[in-house]
Amino acid sequence: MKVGVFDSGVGGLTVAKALQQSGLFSELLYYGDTARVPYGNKDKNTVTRYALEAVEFFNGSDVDCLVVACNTVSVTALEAMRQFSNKPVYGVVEPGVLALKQLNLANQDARILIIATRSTIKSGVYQQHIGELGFNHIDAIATPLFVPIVEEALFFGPVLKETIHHYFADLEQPDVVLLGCTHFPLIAQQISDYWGGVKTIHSGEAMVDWLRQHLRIEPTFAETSISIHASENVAAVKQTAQHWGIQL
Ligand code: DGN
Repeated sequence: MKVGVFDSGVGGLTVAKALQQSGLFSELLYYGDTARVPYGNKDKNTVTRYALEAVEFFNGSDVDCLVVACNTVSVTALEAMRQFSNKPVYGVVEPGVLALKQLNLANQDARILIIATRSTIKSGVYQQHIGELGFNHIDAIATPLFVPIVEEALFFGPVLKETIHHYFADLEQPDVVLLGCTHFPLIAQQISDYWGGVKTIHSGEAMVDWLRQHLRIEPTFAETSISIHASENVAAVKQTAQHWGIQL
């Protein structure tokens, strides 16, 4: 079974890594739109147009299904992608919400913090779904500076520390942080540490659990071979993939 993975750039590699480690697929075809990243501040028409070009790329491939490893695209263009795709298309929002539900937090007064790009927060999609689970305290903030910080591999040190403080200083202590951007798992530890070790939800791990439950597939493959494509500078994406622990 072969899975396609699409992101605006390199963030989706965190989902690709989780899928590679899951053993659910024999092959993975990654496409990052590095020529036009970031999508996070662009409007719906633009993101949809770019996403449909990605669908065209995957329609011409032999993947069995397509994972949208970008929250911004998942909240903006998922339905349009489904209409134009010749294979099933899975976004990361539903898996993230399911992962939160399955934490079985005893107390509906638990405070949930959602962090994501401006477009994802502005869409209100996570807030709506999490509200429907019955949570009464939801903070949702756009943290766009985390994206270039991750792309510059500033995983430790003062820039990240200051930025975390800048975004979180005025917030109340959350019980769970939902990482609503596929770049953020790379700084999940630092985010969690700021809040005293709080639980974080990661789009990639959530997607693996969701696929297992919804497609009823089990880990079968000892290895998942990955081929990487990009609209610009594929060599840099491959280098990032290796740097982030993906086996090429
Ligand atoms: N990784 C993308 C997401 O999950 O929304 C955001 C990256 C971007 O295009 N700004």
